Amino acid sequence: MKYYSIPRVAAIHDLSGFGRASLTVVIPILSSMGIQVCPLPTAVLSSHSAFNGFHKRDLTADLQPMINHWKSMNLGFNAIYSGYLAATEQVDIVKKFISDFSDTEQLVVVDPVLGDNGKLYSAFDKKMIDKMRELVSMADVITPNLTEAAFLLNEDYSKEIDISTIKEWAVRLSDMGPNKVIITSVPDKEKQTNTSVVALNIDDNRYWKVGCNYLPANYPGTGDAFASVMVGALLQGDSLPIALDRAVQFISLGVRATFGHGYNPAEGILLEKVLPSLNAPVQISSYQLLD
Ligand code: PXL
Repeated sequence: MKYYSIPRVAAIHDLSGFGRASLTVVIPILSSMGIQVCPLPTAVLSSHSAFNGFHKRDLTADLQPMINHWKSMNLGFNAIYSGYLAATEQVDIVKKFISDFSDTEQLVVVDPVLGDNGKLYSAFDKKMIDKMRELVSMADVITPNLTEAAFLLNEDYSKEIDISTIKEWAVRLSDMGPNKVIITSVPDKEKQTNTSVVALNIDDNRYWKVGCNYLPANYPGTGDAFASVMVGALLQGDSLPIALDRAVQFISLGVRATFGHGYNPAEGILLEKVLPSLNAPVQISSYQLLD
């Protein structure tokens, strides 16, 4: 990996003005972790798409000219990190960006943003799922939630899924290309608000699990926050299970800081209250090695 005094990430996500998702989450988290974020915005929206009546400007036509400028400046990145893409045509642009800017030591993280709770986000259709598979094949690390994992594998989404099936899904996702597969929002059959994150590292063929005791509320943008902490932690040199622990603990803290206020969950977790915790060393670790 090239040495920069501050590690540098190209962040390919949308900018949603209200609601704490995508770049408004990615930038503060990575900046707090001492990492420079260089955004390549895929779209500008007045709010994320869970609010009614949002206005959106798709930036597909602007992406390549922006990338060309970065190329002319000979920029390099320690990581390329993609999330919400605004149009299927953007996938080919991002694929080319990865191959043009990649060096062997670089981390490529693809958060295959497609949907949640068994449903596709309103802007997407089957074509986006097909294109997202192509992008996943170029990644080192992917962070699908259970819904996205099901779409990528053309499987049915079920909250009744068992751990051996999740492990099998992780293997099939890694067969597409990535050597670290991290599946979030894996339900706990016993308790609805408990979920876990299950990860497979192909390099040593080990599976990890971190349980999360979330409160009964759904906050948009938590997937973006989770993946961003993962990117930051891996760039800081954390092992996969410690990075998972840090990301889960950060989201849990954010959910707890927010839940007591009883405000509209669509506004996202009160990130501003918990950002400083990213600078604290890991105090308790709860990861489990699965057999
Ligand atoms: O958090 C994922 C996300 C990102 N960007 C936009 C979204 C969503 C989820 O709803 O609407 C615009």
